[in-house]
Amino acid sequence: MSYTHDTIYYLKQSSPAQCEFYQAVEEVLESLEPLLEHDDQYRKHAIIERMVEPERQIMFRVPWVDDNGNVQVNKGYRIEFNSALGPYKGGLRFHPSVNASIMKFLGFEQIFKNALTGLPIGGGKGGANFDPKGRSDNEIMRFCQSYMTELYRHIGATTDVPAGDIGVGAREIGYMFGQYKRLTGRFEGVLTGKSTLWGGSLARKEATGYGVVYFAEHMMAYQNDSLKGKKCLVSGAGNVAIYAIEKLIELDAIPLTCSDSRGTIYHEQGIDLALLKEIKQVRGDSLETYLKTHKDAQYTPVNDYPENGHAVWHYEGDAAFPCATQNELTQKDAKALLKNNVKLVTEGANMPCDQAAIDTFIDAKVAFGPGKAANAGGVATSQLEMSQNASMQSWSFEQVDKRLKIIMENIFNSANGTAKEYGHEGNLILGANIAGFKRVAQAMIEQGVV
Ligand code: NDP
Ligand code: 2IT
Repeated sequence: MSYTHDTIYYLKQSSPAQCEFYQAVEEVLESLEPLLEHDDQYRKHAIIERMVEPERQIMFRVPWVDDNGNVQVNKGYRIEFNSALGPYKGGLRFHPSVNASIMKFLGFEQIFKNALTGLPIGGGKGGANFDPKGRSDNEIMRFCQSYMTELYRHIGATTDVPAGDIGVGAREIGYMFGQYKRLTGRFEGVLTGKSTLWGGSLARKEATGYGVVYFAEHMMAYQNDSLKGKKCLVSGAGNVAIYAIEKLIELDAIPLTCSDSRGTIYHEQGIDLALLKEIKQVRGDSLETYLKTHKDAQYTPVNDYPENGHAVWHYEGDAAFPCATQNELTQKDAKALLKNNVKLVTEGANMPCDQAAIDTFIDAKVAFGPGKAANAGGVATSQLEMSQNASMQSWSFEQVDKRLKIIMENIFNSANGTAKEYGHEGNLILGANIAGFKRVAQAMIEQGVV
């Protein structure tokens, strides 16, 4: 039996009912087989066995009072997965679907993503099964304060530094930072994605989406092509999607779609970015309202796609950028994209393509950029925020963006070069997984059995 099979079998016994976590582990371990076959040191040091077990998992009650005076209770998490390369680093997700499996898959991915950036950050993730939709600003504040009232004792600028993810943006980071400061009396870089008024880095907000597009541009350049003039299908309408769309427009590509949990917008003229920002960042409205301004756009509600496909992937486009959530792009969608001659798929979200979709792309030799490489610009810029906080400096937008570009280029070269070295040229999944793994594994070996 293979290493992958044995590990997944063990995890199913020791951590039952965590399918997203098994999915993430399986994908990584399968890529590592060419390495593990020829290198005994990882087995000797039980690196895989140690890596799949979080160093620490914190789960806690988050009680709070809603605007009607009712007591609400949510489940809070912080998974401190691996600190071989530095303090735990990774976002917080507030979404009703959050559970231990999703937290662990995200934390596991984060270990390799952070290693690929070349920066000194370990992997972690956290969040709560809290649904921010329809909640007042005061409710959000009370929730964030209650969440931090437990979390503060586990985090710190040199131990564990959370940031945003789905449902957590600058507002939530602000409320959590305020509570951390109140409880500890310390003003320090304990969270990233802060307001630029009080310690946040310029370009952090844009970094994930911009980084995804910088990465895709390297993938195109490797094929002697570019994104210029390319029709792009983007899913999501949140932080990652919006700034991916912004950078695509800057590079003269044509983003045709965006989507939220209720439906998809297709606009042949190209997405109206100012309107999208107005709808999502200012009004917090449904994408359907896009049609009030642009009658020529199309809106497809999610329920109009009952056969388990996702409207966004069934339009014609040269490049696809899934930027919403895990497993949002299935094999059915992958086949539709291939039929429409898609040339490139770059993941902005974490694990948005399921395994069957990935296999379909790889078999068809479509250039595929895995999330843990392509969306690493966000966490990399978070580390730049940590550097600025630690040295009490603040860098210009241009300085940060310049560093982000270099980091994305290095990540592409590292994943691409490693794939070539192991005889799988073009397979950036294998390249990214092996390159990230080697860095973490080496650090673990050097630090002994801990
Ligand atoms: P946001 O909360 O800003 O936006 C998420 C978007 O995805 C929203 O448009 C949301 O729609 C949509 N969405 C969420 N869940 C679903 C679902 N189940 N079905 C359909 N649509 C859904 O989050 P981000 O943009 O920050 O995150 C998007 C992805 O990128 C996530 O996978 C995240 O882990 C990943 N990521 C984020 C980074 C960051 O820096 N923010 C860094 C690296 C990766 P609606 O508004 O209707 O809920
Ligand atoms: O998935 C991710 O990389 C993030 N949500 C960003 C994490 C961070 O620490 O900036």
